[in-house]
Formats: sequence, C-alpha cells, structure tokens
Amino acid sequence: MEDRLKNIEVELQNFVSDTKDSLEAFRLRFISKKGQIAQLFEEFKQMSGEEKKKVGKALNELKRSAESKFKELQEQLDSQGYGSNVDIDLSLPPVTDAIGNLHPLNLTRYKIIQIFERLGFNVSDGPEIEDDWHNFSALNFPDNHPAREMQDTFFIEKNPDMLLRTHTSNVQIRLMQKQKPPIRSIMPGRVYRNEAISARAHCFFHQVEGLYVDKNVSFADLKQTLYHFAKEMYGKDIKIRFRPSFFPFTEPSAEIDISCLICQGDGCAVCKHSGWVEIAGSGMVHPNVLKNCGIDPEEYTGFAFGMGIERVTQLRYRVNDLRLYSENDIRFLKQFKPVI
Ligand code: 2U9
Repeated sequence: MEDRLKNIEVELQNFVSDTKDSLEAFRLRFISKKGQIAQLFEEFKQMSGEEKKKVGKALNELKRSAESKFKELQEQLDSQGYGSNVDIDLSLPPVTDAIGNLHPLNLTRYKIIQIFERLGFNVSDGPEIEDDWHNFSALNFPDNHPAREMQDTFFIEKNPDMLLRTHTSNVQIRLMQKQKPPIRSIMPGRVYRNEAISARAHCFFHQVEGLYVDKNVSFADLKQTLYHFAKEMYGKDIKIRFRPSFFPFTEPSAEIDISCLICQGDGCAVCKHSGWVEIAGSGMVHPNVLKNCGIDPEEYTGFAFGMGIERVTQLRYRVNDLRLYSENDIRFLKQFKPVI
C-alpha cells in the first residue's frame, strides 16, 4: 500500500494539464468517487487496526495533495483564458501582426540586382555627398558643363566644392581607382538634381548604373547584356533599339528604347505615339575616364549604362506620378506584392 501511495503522488505531481479535457481527466483519475484515491480508501476500510495506523496519515495527505494539485491546475488554465468560465470562438479569424511590404522601388531594385548578379555582376556602393572630382571632373565633364551649375546640382560647400551626387557614376570612379580590371559591377543608389517637384520630376530619384571593364569588351557585349536585361525584366517578346546619343563619359554613346508595353508598339499616350519608350543610357567608357582612374585605355575597354529605378517601376506597375513614391501614403504602398 505504501509503495502505491508514493507512486500515485509522483504521478499526480507530474501531471501536465493545458486543456479543460485534461483537467477533467485528472479529476476522474485521482479525485472522483471512482478514482484511484477513493479506491485506496475502500481498501483502507478492510484493513486491520494495526495496518490502518501505518497508512492512515499518508493516505489523507495524498488526498489533500491531489485536491491542491487540482486547484493549482485549474487556476493555471483560468489564467490562460481557457478556463471553464471563458468561451472561445474557434471560428473567428486569428489576430495576426500587421506586416508591411517592400516599397515598389525596392522591389524593382532587387529584381534588377538579381538579373545582373546572374550575369556575374557584383553590387557596389559609395557616398551620396561627393566632391566635384568624383562626380564631374573624373567623368570628363568640361569645366563649363551646365550640370555643374547651381540650377542643376545641390552644392553643400563651395571651394572646394562638395555636392549631392547627381548620378551613381561616382561609385564607378572610386571602384576603378581601387580595383584593377576585370570589373563587373552595378551601382544602385539615390541621386539628387535641383528640380521643382512635379509628377514628372523630383529633387531626388534612384538609379542603377553598371560597369564592365576588361580586355576586349566591345559594343556587342553592351548590346547583348542590355538585351538580356530587357527580356528578363519585361518578357522575352520585348524589342529593343539603340539610338545614338552623347554623354561626356562615354564614346560612342547610345540611348536604349524598348517597344511600348502598353500598346505593343501600335502607339499610345505612354510612348507618345512612337511605339518606343526610353529605359536607359549607355556607351563605351570614354578613354579619358579610364585614364583618370589609372587604367590604360590601350589595354582595357569597358561599357557602362545607367537607368532610373522610378522609370522601370513606372513601366512595371503603371505608376504615373513620381510624387507617390515619397509621400508615404499607406493606400499606395500596400498595393505592391513582391514579384521578385
Ligand atoms: C563611368 C563611365 C560611364 C553611365 C551611363 C548613362 C549613359 C545614362 C541616365 C539614364 C536615366 C541617367 O537615370 S538617368 O537619368 N544615364 O544615360 N549613364 S552611360 O556611364 C558611366 C558611368 C561611370 C565611370
């Protein structure tokens, strides 16, 4: 009898209950009239006086122990809100944490990075506050170039000039200064221009520029790389064309158009009835720029390109007002689901 008392004590102390049903199981097993302890009391009645003396006290203690453990389990359950007084409606929708989503410009940036990373490009970063040399001079901008004027660029200090970078090309310059070719890198980042804010212009926007410098890099490499990008970004049926252009930092230079996604080239308001939309600028890195960074243009050639992330996002999601990107209006922001 004494051993059985001890075993039941251990069993009831180790009992774990986290539902109403398991609490009821405890009651039936230890406390009810048909439970184990009641059974022991029945046996107790049949015992001799001598035996009763030996186990009587322990049996009463076991009964009290079971009752106090039952109370403890019941209180535990009540405090968790699952107790007998609380009704829970399991058909109600769960209460979840509100999860935000990625900004559409970030969704586009990640997609662009993913495409170029698969081609072996890495991602480089650099300062947004830049000196004149890294933003203009090293890129072959002549002293009198209009971009160097206060009307176009935000200057922070004059003599020596410090400014908010107008493109992420400063990162290419810094990369070429410190790393010898082969260089295959893209530079996403925020850039600043002194513009009045409207649906079509803003004082800042985001770019991804790219640079590939090695022996024997040709204009054909540039064309195929950007054609591949356009197919990955806009679908395999996209058409692409290169229009001759001019930039101080590339020679020859070309602007890149894709066939209009809205009207498939038939002509609409988005493509101004031309069937084509501009998506990027590009060209072969000017020999002066390579020289400025200590790279021999006789040994190495390279191509570079630049595109606005807002522009790519506009074509992707049909966002027609640039101001929406920075107003932080939750009704706008919550419409974008990752399609990375
Ligand atoms: C180095 C050498 C060459 C980057 C280039 C463009 C052409 C270009 C615009 C597209 C839309 C800027 O965002 S935008 O307004 N970019 O047209 N960018 S080639 O050329 C470089 C960069 C760095 C050292």
